[in-house]
Amino acid sequence: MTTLKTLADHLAAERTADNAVKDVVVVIAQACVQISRVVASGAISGSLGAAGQINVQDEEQKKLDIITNDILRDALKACPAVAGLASEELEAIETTGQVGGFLVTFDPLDGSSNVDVNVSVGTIFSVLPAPTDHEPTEADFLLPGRRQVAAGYVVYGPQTMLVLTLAKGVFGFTMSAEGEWLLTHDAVAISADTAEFAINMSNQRHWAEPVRRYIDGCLQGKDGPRGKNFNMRWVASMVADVHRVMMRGGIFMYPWDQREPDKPGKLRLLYEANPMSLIVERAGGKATTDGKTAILDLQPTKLHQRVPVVLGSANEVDQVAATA
Ligand code: AHM
Ligand code: MG
Repeated sequence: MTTLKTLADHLAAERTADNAVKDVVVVIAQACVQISRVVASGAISGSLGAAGQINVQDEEQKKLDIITNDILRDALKACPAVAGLASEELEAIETTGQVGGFLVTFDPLDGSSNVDVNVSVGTIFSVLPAPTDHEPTEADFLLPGRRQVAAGYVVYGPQTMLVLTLAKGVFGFTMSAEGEWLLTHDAVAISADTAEFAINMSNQRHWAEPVRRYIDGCLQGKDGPRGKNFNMRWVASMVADVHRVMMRGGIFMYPWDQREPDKPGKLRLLYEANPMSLIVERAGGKATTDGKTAILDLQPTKLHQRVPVVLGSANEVDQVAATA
């Protein structure tokens, strides 16, 4: 068997990124090893089920949402390169007393509605520069996604994988039985074309007209305007659905819908859309709100802001724009 490079070796050879950013990434990667253990132990450790409280997103928290949030929060607070953090599960930002360094935003357990039924879930994170002259405030977190200095996700599936981008390129690491991250996917690239889409079809009646038209074209297959048959997949964990797009192409959509017209989408800009968009763009894909507007160019206005998401294979994202 050939020897695979460890995450530490990979980071040491990555000359374009700041060493302090690498420290933050290592801390997150180690915390995710711990998260993978607690997720995998499921009912044995009594960690499945609802926590009996509602979070800032107005969603019922799972016990594991809280446990995984605490693991990441504690690890980041002990990291000298981190000045502040924000989590999908916490109402407000938290600071560490440091000035300068980095801010981290994260969704500790994405797709947590899947955890009790033993379907893949994940962690998503984003690293941003911290202000250099004061302790961070909420306003300091509201940076466009292009300012991210690192982004990644971990998918807890049949294999536990970390997919990471620092200054350039996207790399995939698989967790070994010993809890070590080994480079298994070098320079991940998303194919430009695809015949696979991921969307929650049960929301069809709520979608805006362009999205309906686009999906309708896919559903007509060979006999329709696209002239080819499409396949559909929906795991309902963004991490798992985007990971599939990273590995074999595809388009992932959580578009605006009219169920709650005041909510611009379901997914959160700072914890989900921005980090995933950086990873997708770095792998040659496109990440937009509607087929056209790049998510990474949005100026965030609120910590828990939601956005519509249309991302994946570049030519397919262009098709959504062309259907509008
Ligand atoms: P979560 O962060 O509370 O788990 O919610 C986000 C999830 C995404 O992972 C997934 O894409 C979507 O919500 C699933 O939505 P739906 O319940 O409509 O299938
Ligand atoms: Mg999520």
